[in-house]
Amino acid sequence: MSTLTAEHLSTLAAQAIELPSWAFGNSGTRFRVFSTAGTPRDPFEKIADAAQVHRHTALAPSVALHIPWDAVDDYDTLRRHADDHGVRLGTINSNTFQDEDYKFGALTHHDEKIRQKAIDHHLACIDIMDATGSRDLKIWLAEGSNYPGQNDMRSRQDRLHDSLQEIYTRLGDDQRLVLEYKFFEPAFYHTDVPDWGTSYVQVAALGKKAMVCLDTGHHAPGTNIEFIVMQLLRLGRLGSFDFNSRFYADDDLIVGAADPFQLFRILVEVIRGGGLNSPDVAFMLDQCHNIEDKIPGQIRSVLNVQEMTARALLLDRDALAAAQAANDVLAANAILMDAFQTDVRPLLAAWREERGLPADPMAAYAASGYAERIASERVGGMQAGWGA
Ligand code: PSV
Ligand code: MN
Repeated sequence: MSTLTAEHLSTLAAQAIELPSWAFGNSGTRFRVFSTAGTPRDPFEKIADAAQVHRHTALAPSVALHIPWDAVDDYDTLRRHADDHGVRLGTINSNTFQDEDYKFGALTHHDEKIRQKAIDHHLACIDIMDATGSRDLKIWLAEGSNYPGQNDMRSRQDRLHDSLQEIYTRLGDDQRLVLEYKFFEPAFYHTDVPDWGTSYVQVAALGKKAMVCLDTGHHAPGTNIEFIVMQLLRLGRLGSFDFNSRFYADDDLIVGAADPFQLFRILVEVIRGGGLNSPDVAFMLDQCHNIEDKIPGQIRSVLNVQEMTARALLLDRDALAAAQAANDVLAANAILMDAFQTDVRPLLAAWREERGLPADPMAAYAASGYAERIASERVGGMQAGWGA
């Protein structure tokens, strides 16, 4: 199979990738945060920028919010603003990593007052979800310890369960909780949710509305991430992806930039496990554009996901199954590599044009004048940044 069939194209037409509001703000490292002309000053401007990505690609119909970074007085107005721009509000991300009280933990804290404060923050996030119509509450915890002996890991795990249980109980019938894991950072010795197994154990103890979030940057080098994708889909607990790519640690680079083959292998398993376009699995980006322009950075990202999805769809699964059954190692590998090495870009460009989209969304955005317009209009005020 070397060409996209009508069925493949309708699968691709249904693909939806959620954008992170924070990708449009300034971000950086602990050394420097560089600013860019035209950077949004508030969540309204972030949503307007996200809508540009959707406008040129038809791939990104929703925007995830991070609370309190994107807190507003009136979520109805924000919701209408998103509607007016042709996108909708998506996942609500909680944030318990920037408050002095959480220095030694939040949902795992041994001080009941602080633990309750962190629980209450999540309950407030669910109130926001009610107002925005969001389905998912995404929880990532910056909790752990830096030195052996610093903490009792076991009781922290028990308190984490109790806290998550309280949050879970407050979810509406159509709402979900997704628990993200990360093997290190900011804690260096132990992390309270370091891996998919811990996330799985915690969410399985809550119930069907709790799922695992897999951030592709949150694994040790060399981890076979597609195996984890396969396993979570098999267990019915893959709730969402945070797509990005990494060379060293949690680099938050453009998805598919560091290792396109890994992205392909992940998408092969997504399709194999029935996760593509499944309502159970939210496909999100979690990226920060430190030095590159943000809107084109997001356009490049969603196109990378689309291209790798197309290549994964081209995999001749019947031929692969036959080669596997015959223990023909080299043939099986060659069949997989054939799909990966197919250049789908001309096909996708022609298909975009047929649908009234620009053949080259990057060029269309550059020619649109939007970047120049926001640079001249957004003068004054405080540019949004990671953490504001
Ligand atoms: C943590 O590294 C993380 O991946 C979580 O998803 C946070 O919400 C996000 O990054 C913040 O940038
Ligand atoms: Mn993430």
